[in-house]
Amino acid sequence: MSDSSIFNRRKFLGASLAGAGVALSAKQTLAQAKPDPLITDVQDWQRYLGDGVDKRPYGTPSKFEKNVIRRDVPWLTASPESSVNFTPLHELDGIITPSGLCFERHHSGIAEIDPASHRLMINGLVEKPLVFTMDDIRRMPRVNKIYFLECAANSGMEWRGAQLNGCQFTHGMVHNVMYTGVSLKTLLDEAGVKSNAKWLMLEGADAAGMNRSLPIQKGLDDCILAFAMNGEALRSEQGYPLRAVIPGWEGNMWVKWIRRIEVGDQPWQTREETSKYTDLLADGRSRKHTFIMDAKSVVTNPSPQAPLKFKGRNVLSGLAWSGRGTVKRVDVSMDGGRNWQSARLDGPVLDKSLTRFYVDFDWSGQEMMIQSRAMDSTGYVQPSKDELRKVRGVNSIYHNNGIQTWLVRANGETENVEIG
Ligand SMILES: Nc1nc2c(c(=O)[nH]1)N[C@H]1C(S)=C(S)[C@@H](COP(=O)(O)O)O[C@H]1N2
Ligand SMILES: [Mo]
Repeated sequence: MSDSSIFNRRKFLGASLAGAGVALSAKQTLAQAKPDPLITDVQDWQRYLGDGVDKRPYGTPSKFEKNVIRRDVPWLTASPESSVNFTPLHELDGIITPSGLCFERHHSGIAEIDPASHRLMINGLVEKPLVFTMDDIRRMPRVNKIYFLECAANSGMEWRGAQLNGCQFTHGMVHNVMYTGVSLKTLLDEAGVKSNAKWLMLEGADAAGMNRSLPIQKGLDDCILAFAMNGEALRSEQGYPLRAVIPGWEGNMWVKWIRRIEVGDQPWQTREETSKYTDLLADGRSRKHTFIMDAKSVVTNPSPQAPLKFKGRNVLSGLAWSGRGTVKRVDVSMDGGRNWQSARLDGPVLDKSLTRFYVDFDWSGQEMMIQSRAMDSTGYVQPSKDELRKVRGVNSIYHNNGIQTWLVRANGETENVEIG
């Protein structure tokens, strides 16, 4: 850079700062400037040279972001191999979940698979049974799509009343990433599905050999076998080297470490669709094949792990999603559902993806009961928890998409409550 360009840049900065100063004093929205050592004193980070380019080959977040971590609920499951940890939704913004913060759910631990040793087989009612290597799959036409994955058990601990104190725990079994892979239809077409085929069985290569039946229409519609998330290879815990992406449907069907697809004419009645992932109703009958995740939303800030710190200007923020399409509208109440206002959706509003919403508000320190209610592109409106219980009883674990209530106290502390 020549001297003259540095000089010009300084002049330009000076001019724009002066401009900003005028704008601020005219608006008078921020605190009046007063002497502050963070402005008047030279700080260490300005006095000394910083570290050189990162010596670690793979970067990590700032050391000041140590709280931004997945967390588990130790009493929830008997062993860490068949367990879950939760996405820190209250620490995130926008719609993409960073790969290292995506919740994990495994039935028999994380399979560590060398992609060179991974195979995908397609068999059953097909013209040509096939076995693919990862190299084969990477030579097929690719697609890129952003989708949410929600475990059917998300909010499952809340059926009998408010229990866990934090949206990380009540709603953190959801993540939203961009997948790269091959559409399942491309692979099935290669094998040639027979005309009497109605169902697919997806099977994982983990110690659980986790498997689920999938209606073939869905398989041919929008499902993907993904090898990448957020631009890089899948993480081991998310199914490296290959996982099923079943947009809008319960997370359990998104078989990780996928090794086999069998084509058949009826469902297989696997453990995961009979004794698990069915919903026991009050009269003793069970709902089965409840694949789709209905519209849902949650206010992530404020929330129990992210209390309100300031009176006056505040940003309420949250997430909404629907397995049936896009989020059309999100309403927010600050008084336990008496009055509602429409939140501002910001960022991409995509099919079967998390959608970010905001309400910019002034807080005078009054107690609040904060709720959010999503409406999707089919016109479906997220129900209250009581409306849901009327239909489903309280035996359920799965598919709790009821409206969440946070009580914000006068000191800003926030708690998981239910309005009776
Ligand atoms: N092979 C295999 N696939 C699996 C599972 C598993 O244990 N084994 N768990 C399922 C469940 S219950 C959920 S909710 C999602 C979780 O995906 P994630 O770990 O990427 O969040 O993966 C599904 N796919
Ligand atoms: Mo799940």
